[in-house]
Amino acid sequence: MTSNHPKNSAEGYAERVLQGDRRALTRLISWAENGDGRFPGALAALYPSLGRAWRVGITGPPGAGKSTLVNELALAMRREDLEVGILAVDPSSPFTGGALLGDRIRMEELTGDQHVYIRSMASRKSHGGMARAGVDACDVMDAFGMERILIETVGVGQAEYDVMGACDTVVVVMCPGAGDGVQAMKAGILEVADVLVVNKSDLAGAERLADDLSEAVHTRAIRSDEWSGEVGSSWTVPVVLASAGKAQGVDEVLKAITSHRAMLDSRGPNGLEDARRKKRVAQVRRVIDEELDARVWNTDELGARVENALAAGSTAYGIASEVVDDLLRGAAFGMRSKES
Ligand SMILES: Nc1nc2c(ncn2[C@@H]2O[C@H](COP(=O)(O)OP(=O)(O)OP(=O)(O)O)[C@@H](O)[C@H]2O)c(=O)[nH]1
Ligand SMILES: [Mg+2]
Repeated sequence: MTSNHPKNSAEGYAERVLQGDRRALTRLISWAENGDGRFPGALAALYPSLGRAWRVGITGPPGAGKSTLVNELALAMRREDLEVGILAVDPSSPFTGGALLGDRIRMEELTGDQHVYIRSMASRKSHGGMARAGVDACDVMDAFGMERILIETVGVGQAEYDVMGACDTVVVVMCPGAGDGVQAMKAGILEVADVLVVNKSDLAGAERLADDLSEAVHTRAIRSDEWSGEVGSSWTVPVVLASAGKAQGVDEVLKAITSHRAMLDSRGPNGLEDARRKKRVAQVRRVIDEELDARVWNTDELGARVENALAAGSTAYGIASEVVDDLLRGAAFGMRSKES
């Protein structure tokens, strides 16, 4: 296939991604990660090819066994001959030391597989950029042809929750011991779960935790039915016992993910498409926030105005609302439009 675009242009890289060039895939994800100005052009060229991948978020407290489960899920998906992308967002375990994907031997089984692409992404210096970059990375993998994308985050901060919010199915992994389910519920982790996995079922306390979670899920399902007025229509989050470390219960986790997908598909245009549109809106909002932030503060003029207003005795709220009003009226504060 001959290209109409220079090889190293944004469009050229996009074309190569669509042709299955893994180096181009890696490059574009780096652009997304670094907020490179060439990324939007590349993504625009990829946009028509998005939507095939099923995005599965895996989150939960540190050490619950997320990476081990991601590992096993990826192997199970490979047995179904699916192309699998893996994104570890801000992994607490470094690449070196072999702990990124749990067990080293199993990890090597994946890294040697041409149908698996593994990428880890560090949180960026600029706040809030991680969720945007994580979704961008998934978009690139989707366009590349990944049929399943597994995204691991440690379920703690807003950015991690935002990444999960962009997934089609969210799996929350917990395990017996430190913190347990009560803590998880307090942390609001249940709210993002489509599937709950109690991992380390080989350890004491796993079944009790699963029972507790089932009970909590049941209570919540009834409540949301009452609120929405659609009794019986909501998804009841399944609680699955597994031992990823012993490769047990992984098929059940996969089945729960598949059921969740089938449920969304069965809702027709109001299901998957609707859900994805809402997620896309959230991504646009993140991009707007990031761009506003960069463009508003990329000048000394506004900073000087704030300092002067403070010196004159204005409050933070007063200054902020004046500045926002002025911005919305079109004041530029020395900012330049992106094109100039
Ligand atoms: N007993 C038992 N241990 C497990 C199981 N699954 C994983 N582990 C162990 O739990 C530890 C943490 O596993 P990881 O997969 O790295 O957990 P993680 O949630 O990805 O951890 P972070 O990314 O660091 O938050 C490792 O020592 C695993 O070997 C299991 O089913 N049973
Ligand atoms: Mg991990």
